[in-house]
Amino acid sequence: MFDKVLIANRGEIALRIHRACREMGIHTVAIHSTADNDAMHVRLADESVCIGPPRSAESYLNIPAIVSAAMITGADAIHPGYGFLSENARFAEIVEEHGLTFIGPSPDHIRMMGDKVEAKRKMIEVGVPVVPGTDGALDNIDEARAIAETIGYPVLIKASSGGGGKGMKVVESADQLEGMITAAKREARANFGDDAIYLEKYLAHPRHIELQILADTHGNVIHLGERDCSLQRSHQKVLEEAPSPALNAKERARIGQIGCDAVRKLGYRSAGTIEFLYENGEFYFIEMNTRLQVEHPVTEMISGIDIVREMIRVAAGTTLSMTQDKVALQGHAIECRVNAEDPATFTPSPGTIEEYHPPGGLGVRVDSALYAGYRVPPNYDSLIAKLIVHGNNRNECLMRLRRALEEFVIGGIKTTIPLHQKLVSEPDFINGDYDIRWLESFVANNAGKP
Ligand code: MV4
Repeated sequence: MFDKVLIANRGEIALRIHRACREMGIHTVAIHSTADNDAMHVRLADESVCIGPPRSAESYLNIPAIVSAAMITGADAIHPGYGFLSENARFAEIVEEHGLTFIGPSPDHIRMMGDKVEAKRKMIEVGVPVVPGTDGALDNIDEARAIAETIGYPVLIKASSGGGGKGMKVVESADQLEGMITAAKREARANFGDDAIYLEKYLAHPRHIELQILADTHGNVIHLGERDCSLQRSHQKVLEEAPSPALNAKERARIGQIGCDAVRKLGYRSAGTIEFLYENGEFYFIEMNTRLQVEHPVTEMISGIDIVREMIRVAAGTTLSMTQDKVALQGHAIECRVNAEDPATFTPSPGTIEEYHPPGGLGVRVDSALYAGYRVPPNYDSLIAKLIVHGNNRNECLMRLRRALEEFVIGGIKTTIPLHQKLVSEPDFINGDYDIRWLESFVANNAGKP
């Protein structure tokens, strides 16, 4: 097992990784920018290294500085967390070239899933259902026309190097197709330096359901069920829950089996998430995330499994600590993402935390790097806390969540707590009756209302 791990991240996820390391008897190294001199992740770690100025490009994305920090402190391994360098295949490669261990999948698997056309092709190969569309990248307009006619309008143009909703265009009818392909290619080249695009049938009202996978280097693969992440706005997840209110045990077992078989065939290791759109009882693969995800705690709460610990074990060459038959998903969990933003306009609201009182009690977890007196810097993502609540069933979870949201005090800046308070009293949400479009209209109807 590792003696020392460098945590190449900041904020709540840096704390989350530190906690797993500490419980395993592993020393930790924090890295930080000058904007994070007083950050909690720096205070908690055994050692810290300042790696650059506030701008991410010069600090949390600065590969030479981060690898140097690992070498100087004698770290054995690097955990990238989410965002920043977590899905940068070149970073994973450089880490390994320096004799360090990257706590995550192989560079080849990161690269494979980063190329959305390649990812889809591989998933078809290993038996995963995908959204109907082009097989491979689109190379001429006649092919595009023929495929769009076959699958039927509307169709969606996606950039192969996009993902997470970047570079998507809905085409309503045949007369728009050529112009939109030309525009999509131009934008993809400008934004990603790669003009490869592909076409898919446009699903109008799906749910976003993702499967949590864990795999070791000894051929063991397990799944920890799904998360429903349909409540998003501008491709930012707002609230996630597990299990999905839309799935039954049979569908869960089926998609879990499909996902595990696929990942085993791909030879994938570490934690991974397979994203699906789910509509009319059918699953359609869209993307695979080769990292620890923000919303992993909802899965931890219903499975009792420490996903970060499993990632560290796998990276050290150990086996997963349980087999599929030992995985028992119990009860229900919901995560509310608390952002330093105006809850009506979503404009960032950095500044000093004057008061901080997180909720507690049975089944309540808060993952956050906040403390009273801390100044939220304006330079990074606005996620400042995750409130995760567990109950024996969805109704108990909801009652507990309402109570916890009432207790939560973050003073001095605006946060999205009031938005969550409204959301958890909304009949459609209470009934689990929502899809990926639902939150946008909820926000539009509630903007500015007290
Ligand atoms: C889609 C889709 C409808 N049809 N693909 C957005 C993020 C990226 N991961 C894929 N996305 C979508 N792909 C087809 N064929 C709708 C979306 C989408 C979406 C997906 C999940 C959660 C929220 C979303 C919001 C808008 C669009």
